[in-house]
Amino acid sequence: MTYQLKYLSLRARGEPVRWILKAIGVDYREETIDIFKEWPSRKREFRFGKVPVLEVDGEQLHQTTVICRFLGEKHDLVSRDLWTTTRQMEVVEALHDLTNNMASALLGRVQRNEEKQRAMVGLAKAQFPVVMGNIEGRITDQGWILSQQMTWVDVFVAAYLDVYENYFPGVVAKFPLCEALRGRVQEMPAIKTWRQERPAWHPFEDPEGLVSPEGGS
Ligand SMILES: N[C@@H](CCC(=O)N[C@@H](CS)C(=O)NCC(=O)O)C(=O)O
Repeated sequence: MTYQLKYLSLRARGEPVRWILKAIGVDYREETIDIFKEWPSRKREFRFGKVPVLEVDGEQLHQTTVICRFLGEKHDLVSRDLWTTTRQMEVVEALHDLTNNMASALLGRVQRNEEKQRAMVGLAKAQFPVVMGNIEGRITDQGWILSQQMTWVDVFVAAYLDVYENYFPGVVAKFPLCEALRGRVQEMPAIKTWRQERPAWHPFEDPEGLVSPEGGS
């Protein structure tokens, strides 16, 4: 099977897919598309007009969580118990929901709409610890989410925590099991190398200068 990831020049929804591809150790290519300069003219190439897209043997697969779950299932980085995977998906979707608020906040910054930016950061900031508490409560004594072994869900969560701790500094550290899980995933050689080599934040998503819901930045 050949894999090509197509995503914007952002971390955002790209990071969980990249981290899972690296954790399973398959060869893949990635094409990044600049959100400002290239995306408007390229949007029509994608069946749903959205990315990330994983091309699997040349066929487009959309939706971040669908892509991640497919990779986990295909490459045996998954629980084989239906109820376990279902409860894992609950936290995956809850964490992923925050990306919608953050995307609106970042768009608000580009539009110089401070009210929108503040409101959306506020929603994500209020919900983030709620989601974290639920993940923390599902980490087993082996350190993985509802599992004795690492699954793609752990990698997905770790990738988002790596992004979100920059938007909400100090929150991840309040959940020690989540913090430890993130640390273990981050230390996997391929992911460690990627974190050292990946591009700096694109200005669109740079946490620096994002307003705080309480006022100021
Ligand atoms: N539910 C989809 C949402 C995809 C999505 O909204 N992607 C954004 C980038 S993170 C996008 O393609 N934006 C460009 C546009 O809507 O034109 C997923 O999780 O993959």
